[in-house]
Amino acid sequence: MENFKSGFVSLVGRTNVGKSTLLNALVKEKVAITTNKTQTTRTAIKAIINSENYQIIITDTPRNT
Ligand SMILES: Nc1nc2c(ncn2[C@@H]2O[C@H](COP(=O)(O)OP(=O)(O)OP(=O)(O)O)[C@@H](O)[C@H]2O)c(=O)[nH]1
Ligand SMILES: [Mg+2]
Repeated sequence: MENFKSGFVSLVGRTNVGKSTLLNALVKEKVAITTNKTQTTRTAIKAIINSENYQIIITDTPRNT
C-alpha cells in the first residue's frame, strides 16, 4: 500500500462541451448519458477507476453555465 494513491476528480464546465463523454472514455463504460443537446446531465454522476496503484473517484456534474 506504500505507493497507493487515491483522489477525487470533478469534471466541470459549460454544457455540451463533452464532460460526460470524457467520463465514459476514462472509465471505458457508458455510465453517463451523452447527447448533442445542452443540459443533458441532470445530477452528479460518480464513477471509480481502480488500478493496482491508484483509485480515482470521478464526478461528472450538470452544466455549470
Ligand atoms: N467533435 C467532438 N465532439 C465531442 C467531443 N467530446 C464530446 N463531443 C460531443 O459533444 C456533445 C456533448 O457531449 P456531452 O458529453 O453530452 O457534454 P456534457 O459536457 O456532458 O454536457 P452537459 O451534460 O449538458 O453538461 C456530444 O454530441 C458528444 O458526442 C470531442 O472530443 N470532439
Ligand atoms: Mg453531461
